[in-house]
Amino acid sequence: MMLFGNDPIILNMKDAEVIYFPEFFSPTEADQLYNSLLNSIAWQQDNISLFGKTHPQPRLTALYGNNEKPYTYSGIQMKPNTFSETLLDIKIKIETETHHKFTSCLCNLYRDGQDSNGWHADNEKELGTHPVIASISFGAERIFHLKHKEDNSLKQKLTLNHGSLLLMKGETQQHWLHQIPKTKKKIGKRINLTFRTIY
Ligand SMILES: O=C(O)CCC(=O)C(=O)O
Ligand SMILES: [Mn+2]
Repeated sequence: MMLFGNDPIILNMKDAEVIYFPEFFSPTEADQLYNSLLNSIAWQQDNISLFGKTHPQPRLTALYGNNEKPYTYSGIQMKPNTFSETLLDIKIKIETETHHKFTSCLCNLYRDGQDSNGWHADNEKELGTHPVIASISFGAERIFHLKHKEDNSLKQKLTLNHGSLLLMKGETQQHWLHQIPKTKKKIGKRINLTFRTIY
């Protein structure tokens, strides 16, 4: 599915609330934010532990927050940096749109098509029972997959374009997994910002 324009699209999904805003930022705003975030975010390479093995995470990450609370997933504990002006401006724009207050932003940098994010749900305890996740994309377009945890006939696929916002809320994290698969296409970098509330 490839979608453009300003109107939000409510995905028709069982046990989930997913809304996609294809042009949350104008193309000019998105270009500026991509360049500024690429250079200013404190990108780091972490190792993850999966099934007793340690290997480099297939992307760079950084955590920003307005509280001291760390975020733990896949055996990594991340400590928050203080929000920059740019990230705070984005946070306020999202809060105005979603009527939800966020404390934290987990940033991902996919350096090329070989960087990825495996199947998971954002269901860590510190996110509470019905996490609201606001996910912003800048740079190269990537495919986003969702699959239902219990009913494997239920799947969704969408292209996350430059300047878009994907909002996941309600029971989405309880019932669905999501991923950014690798691609063999020659593509550039992609920045993803996932705003969350860490309690
Ligand atoms: O890069 C994306 O669009 C997804 C990122 C994600 O799912 C996460 O950081 O939890
Ligand atoms: Mn996620």
